[in-house]
Amino acid sequence: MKRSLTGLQPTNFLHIGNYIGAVQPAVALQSDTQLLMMIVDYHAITMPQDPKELRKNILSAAATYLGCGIDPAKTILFQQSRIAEHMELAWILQCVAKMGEAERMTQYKDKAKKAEGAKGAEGASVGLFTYPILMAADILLYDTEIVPVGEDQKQHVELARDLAIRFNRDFGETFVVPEPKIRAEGARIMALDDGTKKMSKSAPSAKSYIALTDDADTIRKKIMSAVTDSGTEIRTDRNRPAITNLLTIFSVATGRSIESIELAYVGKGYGDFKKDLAEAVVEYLGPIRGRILNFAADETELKRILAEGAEKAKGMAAFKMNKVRQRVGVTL
Ligand code: AQP
Repeated sequence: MKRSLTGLQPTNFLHIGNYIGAVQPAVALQSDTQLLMMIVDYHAITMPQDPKELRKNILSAAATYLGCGIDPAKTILFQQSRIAEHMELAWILQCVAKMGEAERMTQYKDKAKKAEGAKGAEGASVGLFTYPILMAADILLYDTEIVPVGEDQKQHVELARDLAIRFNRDFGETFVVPEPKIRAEGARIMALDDGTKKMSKSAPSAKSYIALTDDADTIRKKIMSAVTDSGTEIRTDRNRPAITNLLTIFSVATGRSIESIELAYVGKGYGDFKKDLAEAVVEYLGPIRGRILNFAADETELKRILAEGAEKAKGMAAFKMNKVRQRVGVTL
């Protein structure tokens, strides 16, 4: 069986963009690949986190994965920080990666702008800069072939590929070279309050995203207040990112093609469109929300599932690290 792996940061409640871009594709991979699903808590601390909130968010991420359909009988569901080999391999890969490569990562540039009182890169943590290399370690440690991610993470998976190829060339065949798996539609869901920015869990305004735990009324309110572009037509257009984004969400939530939705709203206004979109999203997320809340109510069970996942992941990671240490020349 091929191996696939994905991870999400427990930085807040997961949103519909995370679900469409990363979780749903991962759930679909469970039947024909060995999926590893991580809660990447050590990625989360690259930006300041309140420890109490982080702990809550880790458990809520576990409940969310399960509510979205991750099945612990098939999938190894675990917390990244439980497996010290991720950090060990990240160090070795930091010594393989080049400064220029790390500096080209666009997510680092974007997030550094938001760091520490907008001091830019000066105020960003060093961890934010090396984050993509830790992500490469997460992937390469498990001989991952497929990495289902949203569009924003494509560059990081490409870095993991480059590091695997370079390590294999310099130290001998060790790592599988992974492939990103990015869905054709919905790989980049944009913020509801700004069609030019991607939807983000850590956005300052909760109006910009639909959390998977939002109730029906909150979803309706957020969609009704979503920005739309100038003009009145309901159709996709590169220059009208907000309405294009709403059409994409409508299409993914209902399984209808964008063209058929555009056709259905010819001559109708944004109000009708948004009302129907809100109902479609409520229907799409409602059952997931119910399951998330059920799983979230049993902390003991969540911890048990995570501990079981960590034990399985640990065995795989330890095996790989033994080989890596030998290749690098530190095993005597
Ligand atoms: N807007 C999005 N549309 C589609 N996919 C998305 N992903 C994130 N945002 C969108 C995908 O979700 C996975 C989890 O990403 P992450 O938690 O590691 O961090 P991120 O990419 O930085 O996501 P957020 O939501 O923007 O979190 P914060 O605000 O904490 O930085 C990835 O596969 C990502 O592609």
